[in-house]
Amino acid sequence: MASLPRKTTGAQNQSLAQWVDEVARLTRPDRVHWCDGSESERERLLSEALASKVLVALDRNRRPGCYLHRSNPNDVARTEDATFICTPRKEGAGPTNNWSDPAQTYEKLSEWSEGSMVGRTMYVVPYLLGPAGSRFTKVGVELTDSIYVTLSMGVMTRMGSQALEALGAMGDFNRGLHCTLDCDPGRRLICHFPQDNTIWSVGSNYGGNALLSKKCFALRIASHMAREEGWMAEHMLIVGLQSPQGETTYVAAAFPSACGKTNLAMLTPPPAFKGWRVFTVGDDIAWLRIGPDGRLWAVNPEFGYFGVAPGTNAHSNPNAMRMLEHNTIFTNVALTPDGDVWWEGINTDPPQGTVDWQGRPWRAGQGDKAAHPNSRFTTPMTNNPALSPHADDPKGVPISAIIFGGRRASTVPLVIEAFDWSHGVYLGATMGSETTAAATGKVGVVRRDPMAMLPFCGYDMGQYFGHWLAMGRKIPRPPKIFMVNWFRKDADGSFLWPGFGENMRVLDWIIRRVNDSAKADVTPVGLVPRAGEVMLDHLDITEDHVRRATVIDRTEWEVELDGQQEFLTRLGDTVPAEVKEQLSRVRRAF
Ligand code: SAT
Ligand code: MN
Repeated sequence: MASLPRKTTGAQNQSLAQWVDEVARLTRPDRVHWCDGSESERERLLSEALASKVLVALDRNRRPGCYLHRSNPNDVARTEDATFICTPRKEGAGPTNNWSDPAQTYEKLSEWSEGSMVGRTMYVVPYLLGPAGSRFTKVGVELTDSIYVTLSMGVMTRMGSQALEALGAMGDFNRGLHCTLDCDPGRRLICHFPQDNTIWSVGSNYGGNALLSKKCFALRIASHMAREEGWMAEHMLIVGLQSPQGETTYVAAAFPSACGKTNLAMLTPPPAFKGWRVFTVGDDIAWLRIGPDGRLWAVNPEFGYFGVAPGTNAHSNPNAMRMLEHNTIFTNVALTPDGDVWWEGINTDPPQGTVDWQGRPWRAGQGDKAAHPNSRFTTPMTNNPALSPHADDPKGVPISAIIFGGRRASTVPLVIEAFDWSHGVYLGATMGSETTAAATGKVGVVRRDPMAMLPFCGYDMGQYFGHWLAMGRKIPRPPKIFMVNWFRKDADGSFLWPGFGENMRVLDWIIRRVNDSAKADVTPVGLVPRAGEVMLDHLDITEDHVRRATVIDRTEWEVELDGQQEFLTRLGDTVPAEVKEQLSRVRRAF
């Protein structure tokens, strides 16, 4: 194709224009569309997606502005075994990432992608990660042949002309190339080239594999940039907790999947917390930098939420239920005959005639799930009734506490406060979560997932811990670090803690610790709430439950510390001595 249609806005940046031409010469799309992010453009893309049956429109009265997308059944989740960090040397990726040689990988991807957009449109999707005009903010451009990906990027990021304006003539940007190919798992690769600020993903249209702004750029590439530039890119939600006196405390929290991260990001305080309000700044990713006042400040780089639908209901997450009433793209949920969506755990009865996530007739009680367990919603953050007024603030918000969490039936208390930053880094480095039956068939196996970053750190894990420690030495007024476990069980297998909105009670203790107004007891593993310090008003839970949920059992901890040690050994020589020393200190303290 000799000359390609192009809007002048894009051409202002020569290296962008050149790269778009280069990719178009390789992939040979029929058309190149530069996205401006306007409402009229979105309307046009939606009509096209409806016409080509990429989307199904939901009932206009029940779910105005909502659509259903059904993915290829082989393409419903991230594929970690197809995800690669392509640094010049293998050690750059560390022992926990797949690595492949950059030159060979570029060559293979070029071969696979050659002519792959013939008969299709290539969308040029410029976007910002972070609020416009913020020192946190970075520009990315994704080239994709998927209209579903283009529409989703328009929800998940600040997409369009504003990103090209921020880029200007000279600016640098993340290059993300996404080719659907034939969506064959045998030709699926998600490759990161941190040294080139480049991502190349082929063969999948699933969120984390194909919305390159998300895990690929905002975590894997950004974590690499953050280490070089002295900031942090973390897999954390950000919430503001406003007291009845109007004072807001911001916390950032990292959890592995299946621990209720989205619910915590959008928590509704229980009636006992009259006058309290909880505001969401971000639900998944935080970029953190030291502010002029010496505190750690955070922004949510994204603009939308890509959350799991099943289990979302009026009890677990009332704010999400309201947020999903309009202007949302659902993927792989069930469709009711009246044009509404349904999923397991929505807490309503599925109407007769509901079809499953693959569009097949479905009947309750026959074993198959109606919605895919990893079915998702894609919705702009502005839909969230609990959105923080600072969610788009270029300054970000000051973080007073960092919380790590996991799902543990025993051993780990409801909440622990770290003695200091270094101890907190050790807590994050050794955190783990137990597998649920749904995931593996084997219940109760602890999977270590440091800072919930194991699949998302773009470089060596041991060096990542080193970066955390280095940041701790640089932050004049660092946040306090905590670890929580909502999932501890009694001897009879019942949960000791009610969870969901009641987690506010633990957050309240955390806020009071930050303000030096709550008491704690010292244990070998950290500080735990003193008896009577977790507020239990209006709850049929006794002090004794809290005691059992926070007890430190020496026999359990011997097993735990062996597990931690084995894990750190597996990560290799780059694990800082300081982290290992924290573990030895806990051993000695018992
Ligand atoms: O698409 S995401 O990577 O954000 C969600 C997930 O699969 O973890
Ligand atoms: Mn996530």
